[in-house]
Amino acid sequence: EDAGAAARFQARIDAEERIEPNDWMPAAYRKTLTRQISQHAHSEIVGMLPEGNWITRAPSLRRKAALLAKVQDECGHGLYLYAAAETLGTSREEMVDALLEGRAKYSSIFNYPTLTWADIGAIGWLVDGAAIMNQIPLCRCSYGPYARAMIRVCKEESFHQRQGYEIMLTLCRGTPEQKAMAQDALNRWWWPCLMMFGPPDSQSQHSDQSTKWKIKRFSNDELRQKFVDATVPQGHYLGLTFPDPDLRFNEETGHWEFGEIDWDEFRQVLAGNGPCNRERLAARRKAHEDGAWVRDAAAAYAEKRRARTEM
Ligand code: FAQ
Repeated sequence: EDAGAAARFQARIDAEERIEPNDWMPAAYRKTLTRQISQHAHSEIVGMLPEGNWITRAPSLRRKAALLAKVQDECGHGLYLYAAAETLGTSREEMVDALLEGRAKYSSIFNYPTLTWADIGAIGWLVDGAAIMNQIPLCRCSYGPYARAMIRVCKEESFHQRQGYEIMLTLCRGTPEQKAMAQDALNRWWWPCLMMFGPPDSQSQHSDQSTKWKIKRFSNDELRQKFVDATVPQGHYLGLTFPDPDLRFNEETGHWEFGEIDWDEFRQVLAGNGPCNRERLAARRKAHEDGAWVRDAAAAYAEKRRARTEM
């Protein structure tokens, strides 16, 4: 690639211009975006599993309808993210194969189990809350198709976050057993949610380049801190405590300081050894195999139509 083209590309980024699919772009920009967008898509698709586990056991018709809608939204997010990634030149089949063969990552958070109904509240409140914090800046990402997809995704995530917080609020105002269930869910989801933002800045291999290319607008640690600052008062409003003895408000900085994250646990989950990694991939593989006849039928129909129009 010639240096002139790379310099012109960077000048467009610096001028806040959007990069579109047919524009020239450095191979590394294409590669890192394909990586991030496809992993984001995989996260949405695998992310349906923990909550899908509770659709048949939702405590009321109203809760069931809301949860069904949320899980369907996640499927939709996954599909338009795959479409956004495809504009960079990799087919959806290749991306899905990479997931099923364990070559592509998806968010660490979806490798934890949903043990009680309160986990559905905690996921909406915390996981979707973290997702919004990370995705709002992505609405201004330099790559047009990704930025535009994020606008609609964020609107839907905001509904998800509210439905989760409302479940937590209902449980916390309920019986002592219900409140204990909400507390237990917070205890189990809190630390994994902080890991969603990725490794500390000092160890984030893609951050520097992604920041120069305006794919990332805030660092992993900055977004993690924003999330903690926004979420801790919400937890206190619920009357819950956070499972972190080091959590304290710093009057001078105006930030909530928190304890050391267990990065060893994070590495283990990324390496495939989290509590549900194997179960999640097995479920996706089975769904893919069970859906083979649908893909075959669609391909056969397309072929028939093509043959007919050529006659
Ligand atoms: N889990 O150099 P960095 C949702 C990997 S929200 C697994 O800092 P980068 C909504 C990273 O990929 C969740 N892997 O990387 C929902 C890289 O590995 P690689 C999805 C992680 O890209 C809610 C390596 O570590 N959201 O689904 C994680 O600059 C409820 C080094 O890291 C997105 O994907 C992790 N937590 O920053 C659905 C948002 N963190 O690729 C259902 C878009 C890091 O070299 C229910 N993505 N890694 O093999 C991003 O903003 C970025 O990719 C980061 C990571 C911030 C996640």
